[in-house]
Amino acid sequence: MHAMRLVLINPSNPLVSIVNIKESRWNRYRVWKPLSLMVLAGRTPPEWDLSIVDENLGVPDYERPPRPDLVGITAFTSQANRAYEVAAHFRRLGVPVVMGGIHATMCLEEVMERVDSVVTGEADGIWPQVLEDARHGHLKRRYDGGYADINDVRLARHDLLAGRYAFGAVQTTRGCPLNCSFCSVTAFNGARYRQRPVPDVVREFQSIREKHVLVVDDNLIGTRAEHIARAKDLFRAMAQADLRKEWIAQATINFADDEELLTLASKAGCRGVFIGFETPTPEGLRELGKKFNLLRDRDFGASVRRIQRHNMLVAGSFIIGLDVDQPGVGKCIAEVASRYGVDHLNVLFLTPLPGTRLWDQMKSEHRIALDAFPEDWKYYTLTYPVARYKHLSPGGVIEEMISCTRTFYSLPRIGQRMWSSLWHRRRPLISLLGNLSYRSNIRLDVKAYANFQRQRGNGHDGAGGV
Ligand code: B12
Ligand code: SF4
Repeated sequence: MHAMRLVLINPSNPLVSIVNIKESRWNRYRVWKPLSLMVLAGRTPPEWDLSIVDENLGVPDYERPPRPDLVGITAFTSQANRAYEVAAHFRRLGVPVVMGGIHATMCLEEVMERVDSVVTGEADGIWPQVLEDARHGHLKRRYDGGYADINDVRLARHDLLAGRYAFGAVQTTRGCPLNCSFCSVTAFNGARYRQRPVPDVVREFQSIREKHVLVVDDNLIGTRAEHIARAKDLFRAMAQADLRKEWIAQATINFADDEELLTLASKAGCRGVFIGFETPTPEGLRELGKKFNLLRDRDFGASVRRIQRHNMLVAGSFIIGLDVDQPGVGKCIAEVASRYGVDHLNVLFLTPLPGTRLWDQMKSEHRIALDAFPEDWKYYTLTYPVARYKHLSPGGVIEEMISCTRTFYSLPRIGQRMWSSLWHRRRPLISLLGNLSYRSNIRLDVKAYANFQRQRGNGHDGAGGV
């Protein structure tokens, strides 16, 4: 009997400009490894002959032999359409297809209709069982991984996709207690913040070949004192292991509140953090349920400067399209982000993702404008306005987005940020590259919005606002 062949596939979404290397060479720095598939590979027994295909790097000829015995597909919601195309192709060839990940979990019925087997939740523990059943030709229609035992998350197979990306990827924690209305993390990974054992994380870092690494955790440091104590232990162990890696991560703004934490993070190789500010006003934060950012007396600008003093860049993330957002919100966000002093600004449209509180609310208010599913899932990249916004028409919300990024990434403002980085000797070159990359993507975004408006007739069903 030949070794069983398994192909794990990360489907592309051509609408996501960040993966479009041909359009802008800066995008090489924004193509990230599909860690989910590398984690599954780490759980795959050696008798399986395994390969990973990341369609973001190009689509291979799936007709070419040898034919796999099993295909596994991952998908965020925005990748669902392409996932179904790939699934249909292999099923036509008689190859069984199993799908897992966030979309399969949140839209179980839709996915069940299009693949042979669905794995919901974190698949770490259940995956060997799925493979065993597939080997015997007894795949079940559905498996549920629930929440994995965080002490038993195996090392991902970093060897499998080495050399083709600017960044490696690793995960050190799962779950988030904050449950913001727009985010699927609490619904998918649970409200309990689970931290992997420090020695496992250090060993995993050591197995990554790339010098630069994305730590994919939604919040690397957590929110409670014991989480932060563990984060410090991790950073100490990383510094002691002399990993010689430079990494970036996502964190909440409380990262700035502890000087020892900042010192240790920097020593461990942290060179930048993404921070979700989300919206400039307390009313907006209340609307999104991001109460954590509402703590009294928080001076965001001072917090950003404290992080930067430790030689770490800060990328601020904001959302446009809240019920409190009025015309002019785009410029307002650009001003506020400049005032906070962030090095990069990332702005996204408020998007109801399936499984979130925002989805339930918008659905009940008939505000989900792009709802021809599954086709419309391709627009759920947070870079298209898919909902009906309260005070902004579909064209209006796009104008706010363009005005926001054009203001923040205008050449004089980039110049000011460069001058400040040079003056404080804070990684001016990296910061400049990042700013230019974002700036060059504005052109792509404007083109993408024009196509979108042409296809969708400038505004979904023509309604302006709710
Ligand atoms: C890293 C990351 C990215 C990277 C992606 C790298 C990559 N290709 O994987 C980048 C920065 C490119 C990215 C982009 C986007 N992301 Co993102 N991202 C994440 C993040 C923070 C971590 C994902 C990760 O690596 N987790 C670690 C792995 C081990 O866990 P996992 O992916 O869940 O996989 C496990 C299970 O899901 C399951 N599983 C997964 N796949 C499969 C397949 C099979 C066959 C099986 C059996 C099981 C299985 O088993 C795995 C092991 O337990 C998550 C948040 C999160 N906590 O998941 C958001 C998240 C996945 N992203 C999200 C979104 C919205 C996006 C964007 C659409 C918008 C944006 N700008 O952020 C884009 C879309 C990109 C696209 N191609 O269309 C949402 C997705 C929600 C949804 N319903 O789709 C999430 C959940 C965050 C959120 N706020 O809600 N993202
Ligand atoms: S947005 Fe961040 S803080 Fe809020 S629930 Fe998601 S992961 Fe947690």
